[in-house]
Amino acid sequence: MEDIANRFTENPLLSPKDLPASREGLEVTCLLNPGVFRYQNKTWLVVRVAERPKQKENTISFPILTRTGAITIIEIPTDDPDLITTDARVINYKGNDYLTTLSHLRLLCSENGRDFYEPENYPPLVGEGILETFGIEDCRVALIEGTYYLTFTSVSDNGVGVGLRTTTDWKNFKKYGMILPAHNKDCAIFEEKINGLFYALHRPSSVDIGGNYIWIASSPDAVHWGNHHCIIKTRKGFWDSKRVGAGAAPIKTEKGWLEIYHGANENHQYCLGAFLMDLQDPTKVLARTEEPIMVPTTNYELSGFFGNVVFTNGHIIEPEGDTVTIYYGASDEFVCGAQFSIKRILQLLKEI
Ligand code: MAN
Repeated sequence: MEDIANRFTENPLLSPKDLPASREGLEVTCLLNPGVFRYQNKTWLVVRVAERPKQKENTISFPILTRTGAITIIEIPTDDPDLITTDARVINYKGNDYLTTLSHLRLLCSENGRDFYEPENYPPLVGEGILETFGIEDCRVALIEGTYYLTFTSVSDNGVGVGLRTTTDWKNFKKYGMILPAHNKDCAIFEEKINGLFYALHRPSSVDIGGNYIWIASSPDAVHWGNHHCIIKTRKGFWDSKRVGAGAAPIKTEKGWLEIYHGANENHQYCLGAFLMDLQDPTKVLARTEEPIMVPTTNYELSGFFGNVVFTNGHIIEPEGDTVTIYYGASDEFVCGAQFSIKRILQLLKEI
C-alpha cells in the first residue's frame, strides 16, 4: 500500500492534555476530526472535543445533555449483565446505544498552521435540543459567498444525522437544526454553487439493503436537499470494504472536483483515498484511487482511544496551489497535520 502523505514532524499537534475540560467533573478524553478554515489571516480548527468523567474502577460513566443543555452523568457498574462494551466509542445498555464520550466543538487558531491556541471570546459550539443530546461531532466548514457553512454530526437517542449552522464572524451563528435525518453523517458542502445550486456529499447508512456509501445531493438554499445520487460504494476485498465517507469540501482542479475520503475495512482500520467528480455535473464520478493515499502507520495513528485510524474532514490549499494541508484525527484521540501534492493524488486516480 502506498502512503503519499507528508506528516508534520510536530505531530501530534494537539493531545487531550492540551485543552481544559469544558466544566468541572469532566475530562478531555479525545481531540479529533477538526473542520478547517482560513479567517483573519489565520488557520482555524473547529476541533471535536470528546469528554467524560474521570473513570472509576468497576463503573463506566458518561455524560449526556438534557434537552435544556444541562449535563447528566450516567453511571453503570461494569459487571452489569445488561451492559455491552466491546467498542471504545459506544456502549449498549439494556438494549439502548450510548456514546462513551460527549463531544462539543471548540475553535482554535494559529498563525503558522502548526501551533494552535484557543482565542478569547470565541464560544464553543455545543449540542442543543433533543436531536443533539449525545453531542455534535466532526464539523466540515465550507466558505460560500462570504458565509461559512458548518455541517456536523448531531447525535442523540433518536439517531445520528447532519446539523447545519452558518456564520460570518464565528461569534454569531444561524441554526438550521437537522438538514439530513438519521442515519446520516460525513456531509461536505461544495464551496461553489454549480449551475446555481449548492451541492453536498453525504453518507446515509442502511442497516439491511445498501450500505455505508457516499451520496451527492443538490439544494437551492443549502437547507433543503434533493436529487440524491449514490456515487461511491464500499469495495469488497479493498481497504474501503466496510464504510466510506466524505472528508472536507471537494477541491476544484482542472480535471474535476477532487475529494479526499475515508474508508474502513472489517477490522475498523480507517485509511484515506480520493475520487474525482465532473466539474459541471459532480454526480458523475470520473476516477478513484485503488490503493489508499494514507494509512495509519505512526504510533499516534496506531494506538490511542480507537487505534488504527486516520480520519480527515478539514484542509486548506496552500497558496502555491498544489499542496493540500490536511488536519486529521489520529486514533480518534489526537489532532495531526499532513500534506499531499494534489498532482500526485490526481496521478494515482484510476478511471472508472
Ligand atoms: C461512530 C464513531 C464515533 C461517533 C459515533 C456517532 O460510532 O464514528 O466516533 O461518536 O459514530 O457519530
